[in-house]
Amino acid sequence: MTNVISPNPDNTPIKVEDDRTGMSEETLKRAFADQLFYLQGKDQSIATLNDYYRALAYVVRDRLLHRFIKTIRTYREENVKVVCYLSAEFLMGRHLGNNLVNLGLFEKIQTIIEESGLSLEELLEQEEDPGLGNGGLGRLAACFLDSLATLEIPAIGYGIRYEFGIFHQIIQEGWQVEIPDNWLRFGNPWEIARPEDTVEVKLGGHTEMFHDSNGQSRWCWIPDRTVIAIPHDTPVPGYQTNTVNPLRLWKAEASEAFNFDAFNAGNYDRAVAEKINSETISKVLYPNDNTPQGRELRLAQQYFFVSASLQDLIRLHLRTNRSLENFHERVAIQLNDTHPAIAVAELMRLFLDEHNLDWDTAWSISEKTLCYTNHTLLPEALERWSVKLFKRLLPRHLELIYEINFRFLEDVRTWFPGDDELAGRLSIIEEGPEKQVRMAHLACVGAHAINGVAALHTELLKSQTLRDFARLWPEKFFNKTNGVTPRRWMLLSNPKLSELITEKIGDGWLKNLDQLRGIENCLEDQTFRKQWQEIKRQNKQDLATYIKAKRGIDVNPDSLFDVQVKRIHEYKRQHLAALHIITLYNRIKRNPDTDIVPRTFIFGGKAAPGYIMAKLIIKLINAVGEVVNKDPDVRGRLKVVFVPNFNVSLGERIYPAADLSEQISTAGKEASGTGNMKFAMNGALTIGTLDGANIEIREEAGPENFFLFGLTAQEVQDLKAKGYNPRSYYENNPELRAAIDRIANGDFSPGDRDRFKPIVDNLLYSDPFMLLADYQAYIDCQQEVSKAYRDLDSWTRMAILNSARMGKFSSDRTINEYCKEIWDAQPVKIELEEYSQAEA
Ligand code: T68
Repeated sequence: MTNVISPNPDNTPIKVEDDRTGMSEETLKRAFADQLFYLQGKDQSIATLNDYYRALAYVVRDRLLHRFIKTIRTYREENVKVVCYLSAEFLMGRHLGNNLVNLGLFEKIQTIIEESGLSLEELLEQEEDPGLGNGGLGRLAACFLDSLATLEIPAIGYGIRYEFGIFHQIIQEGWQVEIPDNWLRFGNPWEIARPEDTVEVKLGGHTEMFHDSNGQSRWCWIPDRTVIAIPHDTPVPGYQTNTVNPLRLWKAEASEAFNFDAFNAGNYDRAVAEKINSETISKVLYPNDNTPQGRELRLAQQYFFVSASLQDLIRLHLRTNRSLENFHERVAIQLNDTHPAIAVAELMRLFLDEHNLDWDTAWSISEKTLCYTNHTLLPEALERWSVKLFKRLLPRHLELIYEINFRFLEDVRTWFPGDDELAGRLSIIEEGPEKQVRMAHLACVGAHAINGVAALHTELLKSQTLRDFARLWPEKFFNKTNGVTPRRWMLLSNPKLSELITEKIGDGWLKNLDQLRGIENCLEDQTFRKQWQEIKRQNKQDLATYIKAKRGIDVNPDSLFDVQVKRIHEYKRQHLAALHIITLYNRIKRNPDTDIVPRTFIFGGKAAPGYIMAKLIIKLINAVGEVVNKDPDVRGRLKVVFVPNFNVSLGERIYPAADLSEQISTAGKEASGTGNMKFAMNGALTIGTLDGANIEIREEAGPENFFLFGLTAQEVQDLKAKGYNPRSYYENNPELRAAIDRIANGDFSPGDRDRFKPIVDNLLYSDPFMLLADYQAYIDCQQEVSKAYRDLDSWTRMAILNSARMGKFSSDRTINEYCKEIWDAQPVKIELEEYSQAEA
């Protein structure tokens, strides 16, 4: 075909910067205008902000795609080992800003956009924040994908493409109200549907015995329902690398749009109902964190994405390998908590029933492939499914689980003869009035590596929650302290601080966060400290502007910003912070001239819709704010703000603006925490208990740069064993009593004195999370915080040291450890040939 644009009679390759790959300013400008015109069907005279956002998103997506395609091709051609991260949740946050950062295009695009009279910030705000997760666990998965691509590790994330993500939270009269999150309404420029890679997932039915061609009797599964899983891929680029890994999310559809038999028989509604039923599977994310809901649909979701992903992996493997015998040498599968733990049974089913491996071979490959991360010690958070439900939904898997359990317990009995209690404790099946499948036990038996997410958490797993397994297989247990990506959580969200740091130590820290230590050399530089302080002050001012716009509350950017943002949960003790506020308020009421450091208390976080106590805690915080913010005696020295709808993008505004990070969970309850890391990196000081990763943050920052209070995990247990009596704390501590009484007397609930009675009674008569035992230590420690804040220069020194010493908490470090110690995965370079129009 003749090339009419550029006649080329010699057929020599010509290099023209392609509009879809070129990175020069000229090309980017042209591409932007082109996308606006041809994709959005608009020109500048009628384009909306959203049109501009979409045009820009496609410009960026084009630049990801050829890297993406080359990445996948390289993996296949080199037959590399791939890490597969199976997670029911990926809390990715907005893509555009992050992709610009990782492609190194942020500044260039900013200039182009501003030259067109637009603001990049405004365009970035147009993107829906994809909320396909609840909190820490889902966000960890997203940080891991960023680090995997940055470290050039072949990897794929597998999950569910929920049509509705985590609900949108609004606050009405102080109460949380949930609004459905219809995030796909206007389409999603970041995903690419791959209908050609569709797989079928079966459900229900029964099993039957049959004789195979060798005369052997085998069980087979006769399912009664088929759902189609359609993959949607989102490219995940590394920072300053050519690697772009896939995040593959599955959408559920009916196997045929209509059941034609029913349709032809005039049963139109049944035909449609079946379609709706199948699509329900990927309809909505369950909004519970740390409390599983034993609903059939949830198990169906788990099985749906696990089965689709494993089938996909086996298909990909067999494209480049002759058999499944080396599957574990090409694939490492990480189970993000027990949500995908059904993989243990499904991989066995696929190996045995679909690929005809024998049991021992199948088991050995499966075990070498699978790894399991635990994220919680709360016993009520460990997933259990009733055997009855399992049998109805996954009868073949239940049989396999019984077989796995039988073989496992036989081993246990040979290793520990006569110890029936041990066998009962270890069993995958929990006996009792209703038999249950313990998913954590299934994961422990089926995986070759089990890890906790912070040092203390792993120790407690080994000594308590999974003690018997740790005795059996000490070599299976690992600690992998969590981390977060500095690209999103510093460079993108705190550009001013990042620029200052880069000015001092160069930009190597973004790929090797240990280099942050270099800024310690600037500690004695007064100008540097002033610049640091000024940036914090600007970030606080920006947040203050946002708060004014959203909640109509004036906050003083020179006050201490005291921040607690995370899911609302009793173990995280947002109500302990509320008791502190009420205590300060009482002091002011007793003596309006009391000398007090001005503070703004900022809260954010969602409560699971069915978690009544958590919702009441939100109401309490807002009610305290109503009283405190308006009381003239307070003279604006205390402000309480609940910022609605805390999510990834709100986190990006809040972490950089915090002075004080509240990490006050009951010791032994928070597995790790990751918000604690984001705060500290951005120069907030932590007030915290010896829980989760706080311990390691304090170790790194130095105890003199951390506000520690409260019982240790051991002390919590000892006190509980001895008999904990919260009332005695109330009776013996006048300030505590005054604070609780103010709630109980209805001071924060005019017209409904008993509104907060459930909180008061819970604290006085049971207090499972020991707020009252830690109250005085917390108040005293907060006093130290206030004292320290009076000397802003010395506070700034501590802030700088915190930031400088957070290198350990880069998710790059975490991922490197997984690669070396658990996955045996190596980086693979992606070489990018220059694209030219002639080749294309
Ligand atoms: C969190 N867990 C831990 N769970 O609470 C936190 N659970 O300490 C840790 O830092 C983080 O995981 C990462 O390791 C969760 O976020 C959930 O969100 C969840 C969701 C569904 C069901 C159970």
